[in-house]
Amino acid sequence: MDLKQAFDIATCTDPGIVRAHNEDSIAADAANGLVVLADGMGGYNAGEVASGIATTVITTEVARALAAAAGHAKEDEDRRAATENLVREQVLKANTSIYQAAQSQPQYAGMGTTLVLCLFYDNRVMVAHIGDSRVYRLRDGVFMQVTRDHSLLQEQIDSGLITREQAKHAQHKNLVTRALGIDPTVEPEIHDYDAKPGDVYLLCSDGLCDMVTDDDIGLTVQALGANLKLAVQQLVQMANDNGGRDNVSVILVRILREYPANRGVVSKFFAWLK
Ligand SMILES: [Mn+2]
Repeated sequence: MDLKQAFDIATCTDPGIVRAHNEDSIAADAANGLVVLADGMGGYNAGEVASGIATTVITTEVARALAAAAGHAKEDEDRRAATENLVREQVLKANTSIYQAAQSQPQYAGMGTTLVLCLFYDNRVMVAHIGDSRVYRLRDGVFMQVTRDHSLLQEQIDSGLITREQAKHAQHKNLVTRALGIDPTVEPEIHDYDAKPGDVYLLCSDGLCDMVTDDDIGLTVQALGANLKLAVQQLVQMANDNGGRDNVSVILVRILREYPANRGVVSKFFAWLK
């Protein structure tokens, strides 16, 4: 089955009201079940260079790696481990690309980017992230944050220094404790979840979740879930109506049907015997 038939995907990115540049980058590769979002940082246009390298390298390299792995039927546990390795390797390649560009060209010195990606495979979703770009999930009417920010603010919340309520009004909301491209290597946080038809996944940059409450994001996804294109535009509009202080990017993915991995000839044969 072509994975494209399993997903409905809509994307939107916008500079917001205040910023002159859009340093966010987004990419979607429905045929490979991959969506990627990056929020770049750095002087002049270095932020958009960093986030652009991240989304380009990852979509290109994941597609190449999946094509190379195709046809090698695996047991379920092996498939999960292999997919995690594949994701980690491509994230590290993107890290190296950004880091080397920053080292070799003075105008890009110190550039970096957040990263969040979902790779849908075998009725599951692998979520990798670095920094404070997020994934949320709507399932059976419940909207929840899937990723936990790598940010100073989240660390302060975790250690009990401030409450969630205080965090809403905190300064330095956007100080991330992990970013892609800053150091020679990086540790992406990777988790794997089951996914099922009807789920809606939302990826966003902080330009959305800083300007719009989780409740309002969730209600909008639920209300407009039948029209994802309209939903992403509406979410960006809400961020801009509330001030649009940062670039805003949103990706929505709805799972339309199951997408089991090819089990290979031998396991298909045994399934048929059962
Ligand atoms: Mn941002």
